[in-house]
Amino acid sequence: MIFNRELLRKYFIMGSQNCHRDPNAVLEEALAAGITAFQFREKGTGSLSGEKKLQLGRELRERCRAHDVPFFINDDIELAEELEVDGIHVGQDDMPVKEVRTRFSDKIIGLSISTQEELDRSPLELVDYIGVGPIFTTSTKEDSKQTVGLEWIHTIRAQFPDIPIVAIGGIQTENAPSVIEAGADGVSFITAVTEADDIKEAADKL
Ligand code: TZP
Ligand code: MG
Repeated sequence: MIFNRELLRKYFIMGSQNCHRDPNAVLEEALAAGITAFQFREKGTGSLSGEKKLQLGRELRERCRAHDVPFFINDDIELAEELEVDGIHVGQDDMPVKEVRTRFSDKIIGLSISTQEELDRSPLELVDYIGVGPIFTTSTKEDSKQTVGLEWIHTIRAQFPDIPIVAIGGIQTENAPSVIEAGADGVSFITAVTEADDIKEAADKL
């Protein structure tokens, strides 16, 4: 799939550990409600591994394919091959971007950036987009870094006017507009959808 920054507009992330019910049903509702990208992030307390992770990944992958929505895998290079993903999102402590790019020349690659130091030392020319955050307080990620605030989006935008940016961390329907106004191309979110009483309504608002 060819990358286009509009894919970042409503970027839903989750794994089974984030869901109170069948992850397939949660994803299906989010897809029907118009998310523009999905990242399978099976990670942290209660997450699946091995064959079960693979099986769920296959199911979610097929749902995205059916809706023609890009499917990203968080971090897991082995699964990236197995699931024929559209893209891979890596953090600063995962496989180095250079290696990921060598291995997957034609896939979309996203990289998390939380500090100026990370921005300075990252090979941005090798990635398609950057994920910046946590913008607001989040309780979803166990090892979450310190919040960076909307100012961080302005700071990166000033240095890189054209780089595709998706913001992450504590993004809900109420604060999503402020993130776009700050210069992000899109918002990514977990609990805004997984904790929503009405996924359709939440995704519409986002
Ligand atoms: N990376 C930085 S914050 C975060 C990740 C994966 C969690 C975002 O979850 P939520 O529920 O949208 O705050
Ligand atoms: Mg990671």
